[in-house]
Amino acid sequence: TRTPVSVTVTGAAGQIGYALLFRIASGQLLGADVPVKLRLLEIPQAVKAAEGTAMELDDCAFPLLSGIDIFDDATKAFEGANVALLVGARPRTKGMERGDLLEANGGIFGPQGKAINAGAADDIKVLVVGNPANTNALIAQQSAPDVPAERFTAMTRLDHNRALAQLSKKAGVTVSDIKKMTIWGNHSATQYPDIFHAEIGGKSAAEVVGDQNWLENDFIPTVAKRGAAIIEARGASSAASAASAAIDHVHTWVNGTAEGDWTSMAVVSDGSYGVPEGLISSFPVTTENGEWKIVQGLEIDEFSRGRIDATVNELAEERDAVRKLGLI
Ligand code: NAX
Repeated sequence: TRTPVSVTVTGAAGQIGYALLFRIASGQLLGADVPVKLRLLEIPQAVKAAEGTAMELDDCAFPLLSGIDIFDDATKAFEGANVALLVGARPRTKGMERGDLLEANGGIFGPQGKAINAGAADDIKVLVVGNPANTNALIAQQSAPDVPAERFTAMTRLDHNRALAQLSKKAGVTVSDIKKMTIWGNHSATQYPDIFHAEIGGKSAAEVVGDQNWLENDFIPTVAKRGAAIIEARGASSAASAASAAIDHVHTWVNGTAEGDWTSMAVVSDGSYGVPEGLISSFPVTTENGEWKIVQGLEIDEFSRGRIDATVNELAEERDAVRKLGLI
């Protein structure tokens, strides 16, 4: 039998955690033949709730789940971790300025990056879900100098999936008919969902749709503001869809993208498409053998250029702000 893969999940008692853990334990994160060990990290006040979730995980009798450990100490939680899902974060509360938010999250993602540096397994793969996800990932990555930078990623797969859903409705096709969707930049309202390189049945999606007005005034804002629309409708933020996207992100990273398709991941920029080196920005990527590569050589027209620059500028500002705060 295979050695179990250790998966650390932070914010395990939160609402995304509740939607995520059962899917990991059932084999959907890594594969139906891969046993997993869960290592849950919570703040002390939420450890009891995490224990409750662990009781329910026990009660599912998942054949692939070979153990659950719960921690309120990051160093212990990341010990031996092969995969780390950083979900827990400090949300923005009333009256909080952006600087306060970045600083509070620096206090979480700096120490977690150090803990990953100190004790995670050599093959560690990190996905940051907690917002502001790209910059939290940058802080964790910068706090882990011994871990290759490419192991730190942030989640834009939910935005990617939202874009697939909106485009499929507009074009009257199924999501599986659509290939090569791209989310560029920051997981924020400035993100750019790009359908100029997407394909429907092998044809350009932008041409199939042929509606620039819909693209600019409906599609892009609907995808970018979907999180707020969910809160408005549900009275709570996206949880199951966020968990599903986290599963997709890691599954694709580990198992590879399909021939003729790619995905969206926020990864450390190598300068591709004019995105400053070192920023953790969303790109079209292919994956193979557990490694990602930014898709090269795409033509970027003037419209896309402006959108990419705007979202990347926001990331650069966030980076400068956390630098000023001494967090990186
Ligand atoms: P919840 O508030 O339900 O849960 C967060 C959990 O994290 C809580 O149980 C809290 O105790 C825990 N936590 C806080 N600080 C911690 C620390 N230092 N170590 C370990 N655990 C800690 O939030 P939830 O709805 O689960 O969302 C979690 C994060 O995902 C938020 O930051 C949210 O903004 C972000 N999202 C990111 C998305 C993305 O696409 N990248 C989409 C969904 C979601 O909005």
